Amino acid sequence: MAVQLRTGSANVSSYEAKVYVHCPSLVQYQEFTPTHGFQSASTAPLHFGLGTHQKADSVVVVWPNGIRQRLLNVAANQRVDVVYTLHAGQQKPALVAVRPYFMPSDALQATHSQQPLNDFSRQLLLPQMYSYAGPRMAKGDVNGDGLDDLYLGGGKGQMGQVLIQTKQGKFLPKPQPNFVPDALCTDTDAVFLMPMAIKTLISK
Ligand SMILES: [Ca+2]
Repeated sequence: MAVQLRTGSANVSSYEAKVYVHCPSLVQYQEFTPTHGFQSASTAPLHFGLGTHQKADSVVVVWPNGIRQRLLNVAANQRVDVVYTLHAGQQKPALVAVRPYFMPSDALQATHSQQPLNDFSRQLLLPQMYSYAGPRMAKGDVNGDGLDDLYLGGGKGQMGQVLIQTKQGKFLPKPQPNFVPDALCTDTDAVFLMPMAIKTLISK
């Protein structure tokens, strides 16, 4: 079965339309997309192999704007033209709120600063500017309370910062005098290692 999508409207594209072909023993799905990888694209019309089935129970097209059309009892071995149709009173489906993976948080009150630099004015043939490799972050339990604490690398002119996690999930800065001499350097990597060494370098 071949399914040809037609919109007849400049406001609705057939690109990204989804087509479901339902048979008793299988459901097939294709999305009509302008690209399928490098130098590749969807064929038009979309082809579905129905095997021994003489018909599809239904062909469902979900247009990019969410409008859904369904054709019932569609015979195999033919090209089916599906024309975008918006029936009177038909509404676009409301967007469903999705819980995002990340949410704004005020748990960490820290900013990164970097003095403006142009590495190319020093060496024109550099493949990239290495002065902007930061900021880097590392986590580790500095004070042994079972809660991860953070190290935030500083840019040029900014010392690295240690932030201690509280039981309430906040991260409070803990001044580190040992980091002052390195403030002029950009921290381009960070890792916590060897607890004994940390004990001597980091003030808890
Ligand atoms: Ca801790």
